[in-house]
Parts: sequence; C-alpha cells; structure tokens
Amino acid sequence: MNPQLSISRRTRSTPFTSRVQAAGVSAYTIYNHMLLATMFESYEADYWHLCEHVQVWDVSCERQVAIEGPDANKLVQLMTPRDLTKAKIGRCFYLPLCDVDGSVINDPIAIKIATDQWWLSVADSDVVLWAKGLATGMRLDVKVYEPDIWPLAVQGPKAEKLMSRVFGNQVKDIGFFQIKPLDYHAQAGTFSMQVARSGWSKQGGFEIYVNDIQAGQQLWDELFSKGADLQVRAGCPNIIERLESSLLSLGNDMGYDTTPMEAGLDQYVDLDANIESLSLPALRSHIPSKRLMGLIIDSHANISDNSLTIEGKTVGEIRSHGYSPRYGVHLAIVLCHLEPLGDKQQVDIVTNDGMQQGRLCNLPFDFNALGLKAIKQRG
Ligand code: THG
Repeated sequence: MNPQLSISRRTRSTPFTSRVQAAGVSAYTIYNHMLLATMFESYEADYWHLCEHVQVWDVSCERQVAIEGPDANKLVQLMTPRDLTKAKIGRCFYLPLCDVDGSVINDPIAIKIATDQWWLSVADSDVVLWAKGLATGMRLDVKVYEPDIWPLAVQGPKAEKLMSRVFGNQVKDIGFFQIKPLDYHAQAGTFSMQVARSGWSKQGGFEIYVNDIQAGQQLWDELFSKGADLQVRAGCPNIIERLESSLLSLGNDMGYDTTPMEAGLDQYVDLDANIESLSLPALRSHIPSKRLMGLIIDSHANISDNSLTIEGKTVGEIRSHGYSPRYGVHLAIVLCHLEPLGDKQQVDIVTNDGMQQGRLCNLPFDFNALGLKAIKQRG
C-alpha cells in the first residue's frame, strides 16, 4: 500500500480543497507548506485533457509575498539579478531570486501592482523569511507579508472561451504575462481580482489571484457550470506537459546548488546592468561547472537510478522525468557536470530492465529539431 499523507493545519489546505477532493484528486504534494494536487485520473489522462480542453487548477500554494513601501523596489531589485528599473505596473516578470553566492533561492513570477508595491508569486521555498530578513538587516522601509490570496489557474486551449464567459470579453485584451484587475460579481458583492495571462503550462490560460474565500468558491463553481459544454475539469500542473514544455521546477530541477546560468535562465539575468543586486557580483565572476539539459530515451524507461554515466563514470543526474505519450519517448531534465561530460551526447541510464541509452539535448526541448514526431495526437 502506498503511504498516506497526514493532512493537518500545518499542511495548509485552501479555499478550494473541498472542491478538489470532490473532483477526485488522487495524489497531492506539499508546496509552500500547502496542498497541491499532482494527479486526478492519471498523469496521461490528465495530460491529454489539458491539451484538448480546459482545466481549473487550485494553485493556492503559489503564495504571494507582498513587498510594500518606499523601499519596495529596492528590496525586490536586491533579491534578483534581473534588471527591473524599467518595470511597468501591470506586467509579470519571471525572476530568478539569488543569494550572495548567486545560488537560486526561488523563481517567482513577480508582479508590479503599484509604484511601491510588488507581489512575488513564489515557488516552493520560504521567500517571505528571506525578504523579511533582508529588510530587517538592511533597515529597509518596507512591509513584507503573505496576503490572503489564492491563485486559481484556468489552463488549456479553451481557457479564453471559459474565462470570457465569466469575466467578459475584456480577458481577451490581457496579453501574455500582463495582469489586470477585473471585477468578479459574487453574491456578497463585487470583488476586484487581479487576472493574468500566465500559468504553469504552455497550453495557454489565465491565473486569477482570488482575494476572498467565499467569492473564490463561487467563482470555482461558476467556472464549472459555465464550462460544462467545454468539458472543464479540475486539474493541476502536469508532469508530462511541463516536461514537454521545459518549464523548470524549483527544488526538482534547480535550486540552491545551481546558479541561474547553470539552470539555463541566462535571459533573466542582466550581468551588465547598473543595479544594486545582491547576487550580481558573484554571478559576474562565476564560472559554471554544471548545466541543465534535456535527455531523450527512445522508449518508456523504468528508471531505477538517477545517475547518468559514460563508461561507468558519472557525468550528471536526472532531476525530473516522465514518459511522453505524444512522442513515444521518455523525457528527462538532467543536471550535467561539464568537466567529465565534455561534448559527449550519449549517456547510460540504469533502469529496472537493464542499462538504457539516452541522448542529451539543449532545453527547451525542440522536438522538430530532434526529429521526433507525434505518434499519438489524443488520449
Ligand atoms: N504562476 C504563478 N506563480 C508561480 C508559478 C506560476 N510561482 C511558482 C512557479 N510557477 C514559478 N515558476 C515559473 C516558471 C516558468 C514560468 C512561470 C513560472 C513561465 N515561463 C514562461 C516560459 O518559460 O516560456 C515565460 C517566461 C517569460 O518569458 O517571462 O511561464 O506558474 N502565478
């Protein structure tokens, strides 16, 4: 029997937990000390449904760390090597947060809400403590706290259709990684909620930053009643889809042991910027020794050991993996050690069925360039 997860106040539930349970969640993980569904029917069934229809995801665990006050811009800039001097209100920014050694502490979506107000929509690490510690130690004039906000994602090719039925056609004007406050008319009154075109899939969609429990529950129910003909289902970030889309997971693929450059997040680091950022001095002189890469194994693989080897010598390790039913290959995100690897591309992987070979590639996966064609188009 699989072990159960003991759920208590410490493993915080969300305004949507009762609905997620009623929808038949079959597995949870813990993310920011909070419940996050990982599977409903099966990874594969959830995947095909996400790619064809629309799903509502309880991603309340993407906690907001609010940073407000005269030094808010200064504190956010200190935490990231990405240049935010020209950041505009109403935009979302994917940010590596790094410590003084250049290690990745988190990779939130940062939202500039107002001139002196940011929300960091964080991945799984305690950014609120890090931000409060910096604010205290550096005597910054800011308030740092976790507001009561529970993001709800609407993802999939029919997401815009469903969202426009609930919020009106104005959702269509929200560009990718833009965010707008929209009115939600609930029984208890009208609530202004931030709505962004974003989400942890590449199937398109929105995220609603729900700011009231009851209105949020009513919104959930309305998304399901208005989306019945669109075959809306409860869903969650899906391992197969996010691997195919090369969306990185903090704590799995990267973290304290990688710099943003080693994780391939170079485009979100402005080494030459004239900004006050804690990690920039270290990142400017850092020589990468590792690199996050893709790995393709040409059949389903029951991986039993995470090491990648060449002639018995370890050259890296598997960080996340799963079978892609669309391409008929096993995909992995792997951390390679540059020195032993050199320019070699074929590696050995230990599986329950013996040794299998895999080929390394750059991320994001470019299935066309890899010569991979869809062997299956739907579930
Ligand atoms: N939504 C919100 N908060 C989050 C996540 C989210 N917090 C945690 C986690 N996810 C943060 N990680 C990511 C990683 C990638 C992306 C978003 C959040 C992403 N990347 C796009 C890409 O890679 O193509 C675009 C990035 C860009 O170009 O700016 O969307 O999902 N609220």
